[in-house]
Amino acid sequence: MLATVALVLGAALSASAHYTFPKAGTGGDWQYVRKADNWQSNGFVGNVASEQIRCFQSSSAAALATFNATAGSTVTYGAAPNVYHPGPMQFYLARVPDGETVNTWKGDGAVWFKIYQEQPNFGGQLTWPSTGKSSFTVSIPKCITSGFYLLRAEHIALHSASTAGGAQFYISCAQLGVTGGGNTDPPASYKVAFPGAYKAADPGIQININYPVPTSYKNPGPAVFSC
Ligand SMILES: *[C@@H]1O[C@H](CO)[C@@H](O)[C@H](O)[C@H]1NC(C)=O
Ligand SMILES: [Cu+2]
Repeated sequence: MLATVALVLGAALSASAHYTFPKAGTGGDWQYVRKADNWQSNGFVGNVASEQIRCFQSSSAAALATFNATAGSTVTYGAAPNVYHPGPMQFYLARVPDGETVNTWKGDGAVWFKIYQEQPNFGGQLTWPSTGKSSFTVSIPKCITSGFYLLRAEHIALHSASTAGGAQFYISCAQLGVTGGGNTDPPASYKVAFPGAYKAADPGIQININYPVPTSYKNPGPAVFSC
Protein backbone atom coordinates (compact mmCIF):
# COMPACT_ATOMS: atom_id res chain seq x y z
CA MET A 1 0.00 0.00 0.00
CA LEU A 2 2.72 2.44 1.01
CA ALA A 3 4.74 1.29 -2.00
CA THR A 4 1.75 2.03 -4.27
CA VAL A 5 1.37 5.52 -2.81
CA ALA A 6 5.08 6.15 -3.30
CA LEU A 7 4.89 4.94 -6.91
CA VAL A 8 1.90 7.14 -7.70
CA LEU A 9 3.57 10.12 -6.03
CA GLY A 10 6.74 9.42 -7.95
CA ALA A 11 4.84 9.37 -11.25
CA ALA A 12 3.13 12.64 -10.40
CA LEU A 13 6.42 14.25 -9.48
CA SER A 14 8.17 13.18 -12.65
CA ALA A 15 5.26 14.48 -14.76
CA SER A 16 5.42 17.85 -13.03
CA ALA A 17 9.16 17.84 -13.63
CA HIS A 18 8.49 18.42 -17.31
CA TYR A 19 8.27 21.91 -18.79
CA THR A 20 7.31 24.12 -21.73
CA PHE A 21 8.85 27.16 -23.45
CA PRO A 22 5.85 29.50 -23.76
CA LYS A 23 7.40 32.99 -23.52
CA ALA A 24 9.57 35.07 -25.81
CA GLY A 25 10.51 38.72 -25.63
CA THR A 26 8.20 40.63 -23.30
CA GLY A 27 5.17 38.58 -24.31
CA GLY A 28 2.91 36.45 -22.18
CA ASP A 29 2.50 32.70 -22.50
CA TRP A 30 1.97 31.63 -26.14
CA GLN A 31 1.70 35.23 -27.30
CA TYR A 32 4.77 35.36 -29.54
CA VAL A 33 5.38 31.61 -29.30
CA ARG A 34 3.39 29.14 -31.37
CA LYS A 35 1.39 27.04 -28.96
CA ALA A 36 3.18 23.76 -28.52
CA ASP A 37 1.43 20.43 -28.18
CA ASN A 38 2.66 20.10 -24.60
CA TRP A 39 1.00 23.30 -23.40
CA GLN A 40 -1.11 21.30 -20.94
CA SER A 41 0.88 18.11 -20.43
CA ASN A 42 4.36 19.68 -20.28
CA GLY A 43 5.42 16.54 -22.16
CA PHE A 44 8.27 16.06 -24.57
CA VAL A 45 9.14 14.89 -28.07
CA GLY A 46 11.02 11.58 -28.05
CA ASN A 47 11.22 10.75 -31.74
CA VAL A 48 13.80 12.88 -33.57
CA ALA A 49 12.33 11.75 -36.92
CA SER A 50 8.83 13.10 -36.18
CA GLU A 51 7.42 16.39 -37.51
CA GLN A 52 7.07 17.50 -33.90
CA ILE A 53 10.84 17.79 -33.54
CA ARG A 54 10.57 21.04 -35.51
CA CYS A 55 8.32 23.23 -33.40
CA PHE A 56 6.28 20.69 -31.41
CA GLN A 57 3.10 21.96 -33.11
CA SER A 58 0.45 19.58 -34.30
CA SER A 59 -0.73 22.12 -36.88
CA SER A 60 0.76 25.25 -38.39
CA ALA A 61 -1.27 27.48 -36.07
CA ALA A 62 0.28 30.90 -35.74
CA ALA A 63 1.29 32.62 -32.56
CA LEU A 64 -1.00 35.47 -31.52
CA ALA A 65 1.62 38.02 -32.55
CA THR A 66 5.20 38.55 -33.69
CA PHE A 67 7.80 40.35 -31.63
CA ASN A 68 10.64 42.44 -32.97
CA ALA A 69 14.30 42.72 -32.08
CA THR A 70 17.32 44.45 -33.52
CA ALA A 71 20.02 42.29 -35.05
CA GLY A 72 22.91 42.15 -32.58
CA SER A 73 20.64 42.52 -29.55
CA THR A 74 19.58 39.81 -27.13
CA VAL A 75 16.12 38.41 -26.68
CA THR A 76 14.76 36.45 -23.75
CA TYR A 77 12.98 33.12 -23.95
CA GLY A 78 11.13 31.71 -20.98
CA ALA A 79 10.55 28.19 -19.68
CA ALA A 80 7.62 27.23 -17.46
CA PRO A 81 8.05 26.29 -14.75
CA ASN A 82 11.79 25.83 -15.33
CA VAL A 83 14.32 23.57 -17.01
CA TYR A 84 14.26 20.71 -14.58
CA HIS A 85 16.39 18.07 -16.29
CA PRO A 86 20.12 17.97 -17.14
CA GLY A 87 21.08 18.62 -20.75
CA PRO A 88 21.89 21.34 -23.26
CA MET A 89 19.82 24.36 -24.23
CA GLN A 90 20.04 25.24 -27.93
CA PHE A 91 18.51 27.95 -30.13
CA TYR A 92 17.98 28.01 -33.90
CA LEU A 93 16.70 30.60 -36.37
CA ALA A 94 15.03 30.12 -39.76
CA ARG A 95 14.20 33.03 -42.05
CA VAL A 96 10.70 33.13 -43.47
CA PRO A 97 11.27 32.86 -47.25
CA ASP A 98 10.15 35.60 -49.63
CA GLY A 99 6.56 34.94 -50.64
CA GLU A 100 5.70 33.30 -47.31
CA THR A 101 4.30 34.94 -44.19
CA VAL A 102 5.45 34.41 -40.64
CA ASN A 103 1.99 33.42 -39.41
CA THR A 104 1.61 30.50 -41.78
CA TRP A 105 5.10 29.35 -42.75
CA LYS A 106 5.79 25.84 -41.51
CA GLY A 107 9.58 26.04 -41.30
CA ASP A 108 10.12 23.15 -43.68
CA GLY A 109 13.32 22.49 -45.60
CA ALA A 110 17.01 22.91 -44.74
CA VAL A 111 16.46 26.40 -43.35
CA TRP A 112 17.45 26.21 -39.68
CA PHE A 113 20.77 27.53 -38.41
CA LYS A 114 21.96 27.25 -34.84
CA ILE A 115 22.75 30.43 -32.92
CA TYR A 116 23.44 29.01 -29.45
CA GLN A 117 24.43 25.76 -27.83
CA GLU A 118 25.20 24.99 -24.23
CA GLN A 119 28.11 22.94 -22.92
CA PRO A 120 28.18 21.31 -19.47
CA ASN A 121 30.80 21.87 -16.80
CA PHE A 122 33.15 18.92 -16.51
CA GLY A 123 34.88 17.48 -13.47
CA GLY A 124 32.79 15.25 -11.24
CA GLN A 125 29.20 14.73 -12.36
CA LEU A 126 28.29 16.98 -15.28
CA THR A 127 26.48 20.19 -14.40
CA TRP A 128 24.52 22.25 -16.90
CA PRO A 129 24.13 26.04 -16.62
CA SER A 130 20.50 25.74 -17.80
CA THR A 131 19.39 23.48 -14.93
CA GLY A 132 16.74 25.18 -12.80
CA LYS A 133 16.58 28.27 -15.00
CA SER A 134 13.33 29.72 -16.32
CA SER A 135 14.72 32.55 -18.45
CA PHE A 136 17.34 32.49 -21.17
CA THR A 137 18.90 35.25 -23.22
CA VAL A 138 20.05 34.60 -26.74
CA SER A 139 21.94 36.95 -29.08
CA ILE A 140 20.53 37.56 -32.52
CA PRO A 141 23.48 37.59 -34.96
CA LYS A 142 24.22 41.12 -36.13
CA CYS A 143 24.80 40.40 -39.82
CA ILE A 144 21.68 38.41 -40.67
CA THR A 145 19.16 39.73 -43.16
CA SER A 146 16.33 41.79 -41.71
CA GLY A 147 12.92 40.15 -41.95
CA PHE A 148 10.78 37.58 -40.26
CA TYR A 149 12.14 34.49 -38.58
CA LEU A 150 11.11 31.55 -36.48
CA LEU A 151 13.21 31.30 -33.32
CA ARG A 152 13.31 27.70 -32.10
CA ALA A 153 14.10 26.98 -28.45
CA GLU A 154 15.16 23.46 -27.58
CA HIS A 155 16.19 21.78 -24.37
CA ILE A 156 17.44 18.21 -24.63
CA ALA A 157 16.95 16.33 -21.37
CA LEU A 158 19.59 13.60 -21.06
CA HIS A 159 18.77 11.99 -17.71
CA SER A 160 17.52 8.78 -19.37
CA ALA A 161 19.29 9.08 -22.72
CA SER A 162 21.57 6.06 -22.50
CA THR A 163 19.24 4.10 -24.79
CA ALA A 164 18.20 5.31 -28.26
CA GLY A 165 14.95 7.29 -28.00
CA GLY A 166 15.49 8.07 -24.32
CA ALA A 167 16.43 11.72 -24.75
CA GLN A 168 13.55 14.16 -24.17
CA PHE A 169 13.16 17.20 -26.41
CA TYR A 170 11.35 20.26 -25.04
CA ILE A 171 10.72 22.64 -27.94
CA SER A 172 8.81 25.67 -29.10
CA CYS A 173 9.08 28.26 -31.89
CA ALA A 174 8.59 32.00 -31.53
CA GLN A 175 7.71 34.42 -34.32
CA LEU A 176 10.38 37.12 -34.53
CA GLY A 177 10.90 40.16 -36.72
CA VAL A 178 14.56 41.14 -37.08
CA THR A 179 15.31 44.79 -37.82
CA GLY A 180 18.57 46.57 -38.54
CA GLY A 181 20.30 43.46 -39.83
CA GLY A 182 23.00 43.10 -42.46
CA ASN A 183 22.82 41.14 -45.64
CA THR A 184 24.12 37.75 -44.62
CA ASP A 185 22.37 34.49 -45.30
CA PRO A 186 24.29 31.81 -43.38
CA PRO A 187 26.05 29.33 -45.70
CA ALA A 188 24.27 26.07 -46.49
CA SER A 189 26.74 24.11 -44.36
CA TYR A 190 25.17 25.73 -41.27
CA LYS A 191 21.60 24.86 -42.24
CA VAL A 192 19.57 21.79 -41.37
CA ALA A 193 15.99 20.55 -41.66
CA PHE A 194 13.75 19.37 -38.81
CA PRO A 195 13.17 16.47 -38.94
CA GLY A 196 16.46 15.40 -40.47
CA ALA A 197 19.04 17.26 -38.40
CA TYR A 198 19.24 14.63 -35.67
CA LYS A 199 19.60 10.87 -35.47
CA ALA A 200 18.55 8.94 -32.36
CA ALA A 201 22.10 7.57 -32.04
CA ASP A 202 23.91 10.92 -32.37
CA PRO A 203 26.58 11.07 -29.66
CA GLY A 204 24.97 14.10 -28.01
CA ILE A 205 21.52 12.46 -28.00
CA GLN A 206 22.19 8.84 -27.03
CA ILE A 207 24.55 9.26 -24.10
CA ASN A 208 24.95 8.04 -20.55
CA ILE A 209 25.73 11.22 -18.64
CA ASN A 210 26.16 9.42 -15.31
CA TYR A 211 28.58 6.56 -15.76
CA PRO A 212 31.26 6.72 -16.87
CA VAL A 213 30.99 10.50 -16.56
CA PRO A 214 31.77 11.94 -20.01
CA THR A 215 34.81 14.17 -20.40
CA SER A 216 33.44 15.91 -23.47
CA TYR A 217 30.02 16.59 -24.97
CA LYS A 218 29.21 16.94 -28.66
CA ASN A 219 26.07 19.04 -29.18
CA PRO A 220 23.80 17.57 -31.86
CA GLY A 221 23.15 19.54 -35.03
CA PRO A 222 25.30 21.93 -37.07
CA ALA A 223 28.00 24.29 -35.86
CA VAL A 224 26.85 27.58 -34.32
CA PHE A 225 26.61 30.43 -36.80
CA SER A 226 27.79 33.76 -35.45
CA CYS A 227 28.70 37.13 -36.89
C1 LIG B 1 6.69 43.77 -35.26
O1 LIG B 1 6.83 44.35 -36.53
C2 LIG B 1 5.78 43.98 -37.42
C3 LIG B 1 6.12 44.53 -38.80
O2 LIG B 1 6.41 45.90 -38.74
C4 LIG B 1 4.44 44.46 -36.88
O3 LIG B 1 3.40 44.04 -37.74
C5 LIG B 1 4.24 43.89 -35.49
O4 LIG B 1 3.07 44.42 -34.92
C6 LIG B 1 5.41 44.22 -34.59
N1 LIG B 1 5.24 43.57 -33.30
C7 LIG B 1 5.10 44.24 -32.15
C8 LIG B 1 4.90 43.43 -30.93
O5 LIG B 1 5.17 45.45 -32.08
CU1 LIG C 1 10.44 15.74 -17.05
